[in-house]
Amino acid sequence: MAKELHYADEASKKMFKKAQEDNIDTIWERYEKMQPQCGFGLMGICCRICSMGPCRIDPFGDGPQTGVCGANADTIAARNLIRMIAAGAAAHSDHGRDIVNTLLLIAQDPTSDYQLKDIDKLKQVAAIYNIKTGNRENKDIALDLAKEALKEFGQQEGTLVMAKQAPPARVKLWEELSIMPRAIDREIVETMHRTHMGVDTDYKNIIKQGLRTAIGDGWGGSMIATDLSDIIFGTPNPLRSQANLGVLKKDMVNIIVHGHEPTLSDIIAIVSQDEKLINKAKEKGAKGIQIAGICCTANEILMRHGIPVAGNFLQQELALLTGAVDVMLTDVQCIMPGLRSLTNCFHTKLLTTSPKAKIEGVEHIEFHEDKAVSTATTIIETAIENFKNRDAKRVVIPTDTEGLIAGFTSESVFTFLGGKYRATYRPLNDAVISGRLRGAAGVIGCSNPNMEFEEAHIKMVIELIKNDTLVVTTGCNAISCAKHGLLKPETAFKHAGKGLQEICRAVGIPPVLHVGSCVDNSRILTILANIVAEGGLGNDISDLPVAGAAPEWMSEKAVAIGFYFVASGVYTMICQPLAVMGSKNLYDYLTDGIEAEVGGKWAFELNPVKAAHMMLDHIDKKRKALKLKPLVYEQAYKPVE
Ligand code: NFS
Ligand code: SF4
Repeated sequence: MAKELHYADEASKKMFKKAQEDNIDTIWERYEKMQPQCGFGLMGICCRICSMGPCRIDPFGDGPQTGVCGANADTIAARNLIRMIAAGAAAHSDHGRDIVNTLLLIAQDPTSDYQLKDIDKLKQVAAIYNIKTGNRENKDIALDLAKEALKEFGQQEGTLVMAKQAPPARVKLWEELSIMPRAIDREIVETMHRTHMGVDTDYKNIIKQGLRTAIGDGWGGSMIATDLSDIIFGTPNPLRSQANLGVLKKDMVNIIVHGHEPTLSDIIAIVSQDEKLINKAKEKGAKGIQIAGICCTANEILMRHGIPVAGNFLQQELALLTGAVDVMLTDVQCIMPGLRSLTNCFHTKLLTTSPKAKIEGVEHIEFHEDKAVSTATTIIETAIENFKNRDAKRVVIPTDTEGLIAGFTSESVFTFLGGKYRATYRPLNDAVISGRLRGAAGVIGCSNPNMEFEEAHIKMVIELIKNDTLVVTTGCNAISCAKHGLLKPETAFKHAGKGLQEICRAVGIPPVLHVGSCVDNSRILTILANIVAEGGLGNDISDLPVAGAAPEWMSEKAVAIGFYFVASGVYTMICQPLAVMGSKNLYDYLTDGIEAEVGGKWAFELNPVKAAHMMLDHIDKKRKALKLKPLVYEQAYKPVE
């Protein structure tokens, strides 16, 4: 049996213990049974791209140093890595495409269940594409915008329009390096082509295509997903809510939405408030309907509706173990097939909804945007109907929840920092210039059973804010921060350094800002571009005293994100290394050489506090290069050995 969870939130510890008592396997046991994992895979030096293989390179130099075709460790590791970028970029961007198609639906179908919720943002984004707004009908603008945005995926000429939102110096650099993406899908296709047997062999050239694919994700597919979601579902504003398994209710019909795309979860959030459905739930003996989210779709409806978060990636099974979930519905991404066996132990109905993501043996209620409300109603009715099958004796809901503030965006930080009447990033830039703020860091990403659950997330974030670094967070890190109280200004202020405290109190923001889902990492890119545009901190993102991290990463999406931050000029830290350790050349290039080309680079460090200090060192290096004043409260900083 697996170990205990030492560092996770209390609810997770309790449910994990319960799983062990009931002899139910979860991800942690499956991970343990998988040990020892294949060293060749971990080091990135196994290749099964063609059927002359599989081939593996001997990392100790005694055995084969090339595959059957002659490919060496550098080629093999680089190819494997950029295939991960392609998959991650595809996941974000295909989500983005679905959002564009929803916008198209709104523009073309007057009876659509979706509406345009943020007209200002519609006009702002239309302006990026040179679409005339003036007195035109909103739906006409939306139609043009949807068509232009769709072109970004498949156009055969030109380069991504959205990517020109990056600072001009960055765009120029990308053009000079020939890594300005031409079209989102095209870069993914070319990555697949170049990594086919016997095509691109030069590891640096392979990585170059990886960078271009990743930029197409961050400054393309993901940014389109974020901006168009704001137009359709509303741009978030800071709001209060709750996180952790305690948000599930004993006397309510509990529905968990799990996955990523707001098209489904947003409509569920709205339809669940329908009086008729609530009355139906009451007729069945429940007090009402409780919606809660898992993974990034949780972040989407948290930010826009204040719907509480049940948990993050590693809690999806723990949520079912409460025995109180009547329906868990999934769309796409980060959904563990292991959920299926858990539903055999409880009354919970697992429902898949996307034609792209079925689980064999699991009921499928297909969701299509043009029948959104009716499908959502069916799903909610299914949950109401299933409430009676709940076995009260087996229900164990941990009471733990934590308060939080979420819903910051590049626009709302902007308004907050500038005060009500003067929307500007000036106070933020000035705080950095004057040395009250050391800099800023984005801490994001998954959790992974290969690390102590949440330890790295929490220790890293605390260490950064302690050292006067403002933290922005997304994805599962944001949910970890929430559960550990770090999105509650009162708690976060206790950990924050003096300078950070002064700035946050002056402008009325907490020290850790929840800016959304993983797709919303594009909001961090926009914030960085805005800081550059505000002036006084250099000409490019690579000049800024900032760093990024995904301490407990696991998914291919995280690899794509890391690469688009590196390509944007950001020092990017992860704890467990990328699968490149079997290629010294590739490792050296990604953690060092690449910086001379794009200004950003990768760093790997297992100790999260040490990792935070490496990020702080980088921030200080940038402060020095900008000749900024010394920090006002220098004593906060304690370097690790
Ligand atoms: Ni991001 Fe969101 Fe979580 Fe990781 Fe998965 S839910 S898109 S990939 S696990 S942070
Ligand atoms: Fe082996 Fe080369 Fe085929 Fe990869 S591409 S499996 S290294 S022969």
